[in-house]
Amino acid sequence: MAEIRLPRYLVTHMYAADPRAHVFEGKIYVYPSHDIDAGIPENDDGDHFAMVDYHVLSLEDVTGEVTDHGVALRLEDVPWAAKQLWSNDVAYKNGTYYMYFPAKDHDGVFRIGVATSSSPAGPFTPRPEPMKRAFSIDPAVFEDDDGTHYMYFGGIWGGQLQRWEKGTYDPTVPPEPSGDRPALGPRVARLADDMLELAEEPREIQILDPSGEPIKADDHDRRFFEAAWMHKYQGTYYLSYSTGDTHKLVYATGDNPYGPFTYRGVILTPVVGWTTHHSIVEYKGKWYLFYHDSTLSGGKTPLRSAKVTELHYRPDGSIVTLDGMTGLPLEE
Ligand code: FUB
Repeated sequence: MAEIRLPRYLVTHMYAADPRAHVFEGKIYVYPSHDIDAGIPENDDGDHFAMVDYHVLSLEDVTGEVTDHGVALRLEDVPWAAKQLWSNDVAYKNGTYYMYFPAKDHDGVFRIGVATSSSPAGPFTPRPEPMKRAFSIDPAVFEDDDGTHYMYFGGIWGGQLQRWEKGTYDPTVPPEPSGDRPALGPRVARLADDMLELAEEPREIQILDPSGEPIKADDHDRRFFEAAWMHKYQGTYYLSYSTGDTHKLVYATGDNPYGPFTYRGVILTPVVGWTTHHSIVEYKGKWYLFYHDSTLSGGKTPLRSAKVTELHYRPDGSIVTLDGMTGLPLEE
């Protein structure tokens, strides 16, 4: 068999996007969206991302064999959900694995639900109702060193975050603000002890430019769009996210899980395909970026494939930018 080098695709027998990776039970588990061709025309609401189930992947080595554990959760088994199983994430506490996933409810509103399993590979059993204080898309759960779990979430445009600005859902709000006002930030909240609800009202995260001013709504090269992810490196909190219509993965750093975070730079330049989405994880002493592109489908936006490549830090903690086309550093 040919030697596998990074970057590499994780699987090619199905389309797997939005890869959220964690180390559980000594292996890397990856929780992707399962992309399908639903035949729905593309629009800014993302209706063409019409996924109906999740698979779980695992690997013992980043260049080794990838196991597809099969279907872990089906849309039809979630009573409150009507369509669009978008990016999920999984956390572990006290013998149980908790999958957090968004879907549109029967009124077309994105909610976030929880499903549980005794195994990181699933299958996961969904709770009958969505979480009470969570909304929008792209949940990502971060466990801090003291065992506290925080959920980051939100995405603008089709992810509907802008519709929650006043605390309740308002479908008349435009896809995002514009001009010199601060851009919308992702939300963060501590998870309750039982991991099934948020323990507090979600807070909007402030992302500042290096001069201390909030990143502005018109700054599409740096403003938050979707796909928030939190990791900690050498005691610093790294918030990374997609810039959406400028197609970059970027990051900002702070000294606590709530922020504010200061913009630091680009992690990954645009990939083939409209969306970009990722996770960052340390495994066996190295750091990896899990991400996706649409190369294998010939550039079709809703048919993406998950990949992994190595991530490098400079001595000052900044991240070396990777080229979205090659998955390799842009500098030596
Ligand atoms: O997979 C559907 C959506 O596309 C995700 O929730 C977004 O982050 C984008 O990757």
